[in-house]
Amino acid sequence: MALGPSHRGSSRASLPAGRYWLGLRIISGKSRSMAVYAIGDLHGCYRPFRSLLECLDFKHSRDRLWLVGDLINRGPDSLGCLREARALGDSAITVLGNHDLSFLAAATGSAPDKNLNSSLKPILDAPDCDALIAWLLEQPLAHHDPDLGWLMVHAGVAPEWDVATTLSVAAEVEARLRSAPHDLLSRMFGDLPAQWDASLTGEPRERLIINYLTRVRMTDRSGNLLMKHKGPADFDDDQTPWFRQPRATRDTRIVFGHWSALQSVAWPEDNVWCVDTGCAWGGQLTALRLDDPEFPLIQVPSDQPVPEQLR
Ligand SMILES: [Mn+2]
Repeated sequence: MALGPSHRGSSRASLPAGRYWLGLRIISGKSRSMAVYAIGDLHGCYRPFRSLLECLDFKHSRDRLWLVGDLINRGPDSLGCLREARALGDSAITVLGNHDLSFLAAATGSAPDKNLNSSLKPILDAPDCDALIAWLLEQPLAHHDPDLGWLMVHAGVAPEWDVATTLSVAAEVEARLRSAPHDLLSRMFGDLPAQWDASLTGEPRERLIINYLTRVRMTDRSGNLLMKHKGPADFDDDQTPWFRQPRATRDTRIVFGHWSALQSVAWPEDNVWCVDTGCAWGGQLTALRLDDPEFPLIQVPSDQPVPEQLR
C-alpha cells in the first residue's frame, strides 16, 4: 500500500500559530489551495480523527471532507466522532453506514437495543442526543460530484445501477428516513432479496437498496449478495467482490469504506478506492485526496489495540 507522509506527531500542536519556514518553503496553511479528502470509517476513533485533520492541515473555511460512514460503534468515542462530523457543517459530506443505521434503529425504538454496543450509550445519554439523531436521519446514502468525478457510498452499488440510478434509489431511502424512520428502520434487517430487480417495491426494495449501499462486500457470479462474507476479497469461481461485477458505474471513480479486511486501498483497475483501513481494529485512519490526480493517501495510526484474533 502506498503510504503518504507519516503522522507529524504532537510537537506541531505546541507551536504558536503563524508561518513556519522549512528551508525556503512556507508550510503555513495559506500555502495551498482547497483540498477534498475522503476519510474512512471512524468507528468511534475520535483521537485519530483529530490527528488526521491536524496532519492534513484541514481548514473548515478552505477544505472539504467526505466521510464514508460508520462514524460510530466499536471505538472509544462514538459521541465525539458524531459531534465532530455534525459540527463540520457544510465543510463535510457524510454518507450513512450500516452501523449508523443500526444505531438509528435502536435509538428510535425501531429495533431491540440488546445488541447496542456499550460504546453507543454515551450518545443516548448526551444532552444533544436528539439533535445528533435528527442530524443522522438527514444524511444521504450516496453522494456524487460530477465536477470532481467521484461517487461515494459506504459499501457498494448494484451492478445494474448507473450513477443516476444509484442517486435515485438512495434518495428513495433517504426520503423514507426523513418521513417515516420507524417504518423503514424496523424492517430493514435481513439478507433478502439477494439480487436487484427494478420491479421490486416497498420493503424488499428498500432493504436491498440499504444492503447494497451499506453492507455488500462479496457477490456470487450471478450477482447475488453474499451477506455473510467478512474476510478478504477471495477471487474464485464462485464469488467476486461487488466492484468486479460488470457494472454500469464502471467509468465512475467510487470511494467507499466498510471493508477493512480488503487490505488494499487503491483498486485502479476497478476504478474503486476503499478507505476503511480498520482504525477500530488497531489499523490506520486513512484520508484519500480526491482532487489530486495522483490520489495520495495520508494515514495516521490507530490508538486502539489489535484484537487477539487479528494478531
Ligand atoms: Mn460498515
